[in-house]
Amino acid sequence: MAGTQRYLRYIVFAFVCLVLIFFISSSSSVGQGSLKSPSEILKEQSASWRGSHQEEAHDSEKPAQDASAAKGSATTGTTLNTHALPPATAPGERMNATFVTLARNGDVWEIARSIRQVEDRFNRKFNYDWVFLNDAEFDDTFKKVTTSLVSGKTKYGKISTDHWSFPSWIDQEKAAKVRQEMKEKKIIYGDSISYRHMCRYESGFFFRHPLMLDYEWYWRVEPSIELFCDIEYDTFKFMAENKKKYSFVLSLYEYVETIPTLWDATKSFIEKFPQHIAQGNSMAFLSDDDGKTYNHCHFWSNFEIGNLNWLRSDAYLDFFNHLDQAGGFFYERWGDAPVHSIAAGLMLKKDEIHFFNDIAYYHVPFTHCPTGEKTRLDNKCHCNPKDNFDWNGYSCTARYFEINNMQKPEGYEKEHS
Ligand SMILES: Nc1nc2c(ncn2[C@@H]2O[C@H](COP(=O)(O)OP(=O)(O)OP(=O)(O)O)[C@@H](O)[C@H]2O)c(=O)[nH]1
Ligand SMILES: [Mg+2]
Repeated sequence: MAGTQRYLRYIVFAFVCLVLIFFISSSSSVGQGSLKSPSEILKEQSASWRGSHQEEAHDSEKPAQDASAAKGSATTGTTLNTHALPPATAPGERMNATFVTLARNGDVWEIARSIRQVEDRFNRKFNYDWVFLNDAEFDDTFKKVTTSLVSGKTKYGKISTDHWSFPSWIDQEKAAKVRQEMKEKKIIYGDSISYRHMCRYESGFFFRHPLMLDYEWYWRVEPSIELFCDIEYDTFKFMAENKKKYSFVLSLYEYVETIPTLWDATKSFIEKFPQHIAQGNSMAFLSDDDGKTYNHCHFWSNFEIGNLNWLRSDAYLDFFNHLDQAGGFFYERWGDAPVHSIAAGLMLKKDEIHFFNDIAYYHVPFTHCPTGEKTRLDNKCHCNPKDNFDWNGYSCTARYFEINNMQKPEGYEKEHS
């Protein structure tokens, strides 16, 4: 009896199992019918995309009325803007000005980043031209990419060999020895020939390139810079209206090893050309002992907005030629930053040099973030005020304010680091 009961239990259990198997298999077959494999989904999506794309193409052949009617229906149920929006392009006349960049073909993506920032924050409203200069021919990629990003006209110039080579009077052996010594001392770019040509070119030639002769004002832009605030006004017009000739956003002390005799050459220039030294100049920015020695303060020239006619003046050219004859671009490693700064400091009146507190800027490794919360908020700045270099002990900007008897921007004490 017990054996029969056990058999019965087995039969009932087997029946239940069969029923369960039936339900499971029938429900999964329903699932198979509605679930799609990834490749099927992709196929369907691409078919539907093709369909709508073809419709769009078809639509574009329809009369304009239909297109606007379709547009109207797309906005139905949403709220249209009824407030006045700022004009896409700033109204008014433009100055005779251009951006200028010295670059190699290999810098294309780094300069693309810079251009995008300059355009977004400033130039899309003003559409100024952009001149690109190179010691080699620019390739098609460089031209294509940069032209697509610049809202003004783009121009591409090759630098002539005599502006990018050793002058005849340079002793090649002496120059090579210096490069070797600087390499051993691990001085940045100390052994580089091209860096020296670059510094000499930026010091004495870029403003004389045939493409630059069409312009009076320039704004220098280097690869991989950042702008952190909107610039709503025409900076070139500001310079002109306020009789400014040179401007900066960051200042600091130069690496002494690169310019041991630059001040000696400057002093002999002052002796030889006293007529070029301006009354009311910024000597106190450059020297703590009325010109006996250089304190190494300079404006950081990777950002510059300036007047090209000043750089093309006899005064500036006499200064450049005097330095070039001394040979320090090759026997040392004179940078264009101290060269421009000493020239501006001695040959311009104090108030012809402008500090743009409101142009927030980064070039590795320093940031100028405007002092004063109001300025930062008004101009939609996205820099961290803590990164501002201006009131750091290695900056010369406080000195600039002091020698000009200018009040430091509001909030300076709070942001003093
Ligand atoms: N055509 C060309 N441009 C150069 C050459 N060397 C530097 N430049 C450009 O000259 C400018 C200054 O060079 P950088 O390499 O940025 O020099 P730097 O700012 O002192 O140093 P970084 O910290 O490297 O930026 C940049 O716009 C460079 O693209 C070169 O050999 N040929
Ligand atoms: Mg640079």
